Amino acid sequence: MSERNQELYDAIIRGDRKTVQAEVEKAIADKRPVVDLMNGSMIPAMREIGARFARNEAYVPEMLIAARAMQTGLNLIEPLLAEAGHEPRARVCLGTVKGDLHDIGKNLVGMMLKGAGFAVDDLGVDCDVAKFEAGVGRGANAVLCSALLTTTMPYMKTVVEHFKGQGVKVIIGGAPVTQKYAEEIGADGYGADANAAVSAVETVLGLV
Ligand code: B1M
Repeated sequence: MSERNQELYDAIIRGDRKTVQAEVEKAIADKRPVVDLMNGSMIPAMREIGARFARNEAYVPEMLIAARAMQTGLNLIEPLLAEAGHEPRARVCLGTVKGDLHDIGKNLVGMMLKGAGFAVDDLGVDCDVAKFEAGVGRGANAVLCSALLTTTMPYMKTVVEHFKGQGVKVIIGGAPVTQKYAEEIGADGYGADANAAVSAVETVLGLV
């Protein structure tokens, strides 16, 4: 279990980007494992702000400033996870599905994939089939879809159906998504978190 950095955790919740930057920089300088920082403090802070939102103790602006503070920390961590100068193992494209603007989980998945040696074509948020198709056109071997809303999750079925029979693998994930749902809609793979997304890509593309 990763240890919690309370300063960092609290700073994300109150959207204090300066403190987030200082705490992450300090942890990096002290050579603390950045994955522990994410799993022990940063992701739990986002989970807590979500729980407060669900209890009507926080509102959209609070979620937004927390998300910005989280992204400030992730931007500092990303270069440490990315592997430089090697031939990519495969190319994937990654986006949050149509109607959905949540991108922190997607960004984390992208960071982990880059760290594991994959070339990642980040398509951003609110991606329709045409955007995923464009990613495949640029050489992606797999399409990765993220969704955080129960209302946008069904669009993953549209993406899966679009790529059926084209030899393109579709992998899905995001907080409301489950293995059972992935099977139901015929997705090729599912990841419960960013590390599991990497394993799913490796399995689906036959790299393990
Ligand atoms: Co929104 N939001 N939000 N939000 N938001 C949730 C998702 C919610 C659960 C909050 C709640 O009610 N408790 C709720 C959804 C309810 C539901 O659908 N059942 C919700 C809602 C309702 C909304 C709005 C509708 C609110 C409104 O306007 N009334 C609105 C919708 C906007 C839209 O998308 N159209 C909205 C808006 C926003 C903000 C813009 C303010 C902001 C997003 C900012 C941003 O992303 N740039 C925001 C935030 C921050 C959240 C919460 C608090 C945090 C999300 C997050 O970043 N988590 C969230 C509550 C929560 O998650 N507990 C909430 C941290 C991140 C690391 O985790 O994204 O789950 P996650 O990613 C994980 C895994 O899911 C997985 O790996 C990641 C790392 O472990 N994963 C994959 C993700 N993608 C994957 C893909 C894979 C594999 C794994 O393979 C391809």
